[in-house]
Amino acid sequence: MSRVHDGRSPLALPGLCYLPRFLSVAEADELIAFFASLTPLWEQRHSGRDHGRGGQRDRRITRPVYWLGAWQFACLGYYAEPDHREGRCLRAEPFPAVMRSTLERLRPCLQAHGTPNRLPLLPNTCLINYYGSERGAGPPVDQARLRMHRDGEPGPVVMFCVGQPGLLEFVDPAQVDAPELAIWTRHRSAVVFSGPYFKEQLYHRIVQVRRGGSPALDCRVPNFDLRRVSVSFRHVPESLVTDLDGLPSQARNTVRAYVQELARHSDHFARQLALAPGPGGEQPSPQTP
Ligand SMILES: O=C(O)CCC(=O)C(=O)O
Repeated sequence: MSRVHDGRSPLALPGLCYLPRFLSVAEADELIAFFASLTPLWEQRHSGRDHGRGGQRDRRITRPVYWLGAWQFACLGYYAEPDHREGRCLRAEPFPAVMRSTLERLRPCLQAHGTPNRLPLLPNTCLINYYGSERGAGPPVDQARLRMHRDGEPGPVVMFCVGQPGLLEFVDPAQVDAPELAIWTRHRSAVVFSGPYFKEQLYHRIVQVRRGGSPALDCRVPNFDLRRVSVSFRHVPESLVTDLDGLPSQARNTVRAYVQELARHSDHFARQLALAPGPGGEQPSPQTP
């Protein structure tokens, strides 16, 4: 491995900056409370039927997640089929104020990274990743990792994290055992990266999350000991974000059980469900004013 940055000091490379202590203590505390208030889902990924990748069928993603802005369902394959993004992206809850203000403070950094034409500077969706260990009958199973991937949305990638340090690696897919760069992303840090090298040529992954008790993190996933949460912000064109009643019926039925689960804890998703046709296409009953 060429470089492992310990995450204590800033790092500025062409196309990447790492900002330790970017979130204030108050912002981090507010985010920790917000993350604890959500009920993340452990989604199944896209079955891959359209691509004949039967091996991926019914495989669970590595960690529980929650989306804001737009829910880009793994099971609908938003990124598996980059040429067909319509009808796969469900309108989700807005960012809380603390996220909007932290993103605002990144404006100058995002300006320096440059944004593709006609794209707003600040992203409009985000993926919240919950990293920890699962408790079951046997010894706890450490699920705190994220497989190698690239984020397909246009524009810079912005990430914040809270909790225990996570080892973020940037790898060339032809040399996965020799990361080009590794950073211990620490509590309250932010990372921004963009451009042909970090965003397009290299993939990134989380290979390890340290253990430790402070700060204490909590979440509503049963039998799960949480130790790190990261948020990665993205741009999705508004024209691709649809309400549940606007999804094609097959996609709507694929995600229905997830939306029902979300609706148990979220007024937003309860409304989406109430306004959408039922599994057999039956129209929703008229709403009382
Ligand atoms: O947890 C992290 O720091 C990385 C998250 C990430 O790569 C993603 O959400 O796409």
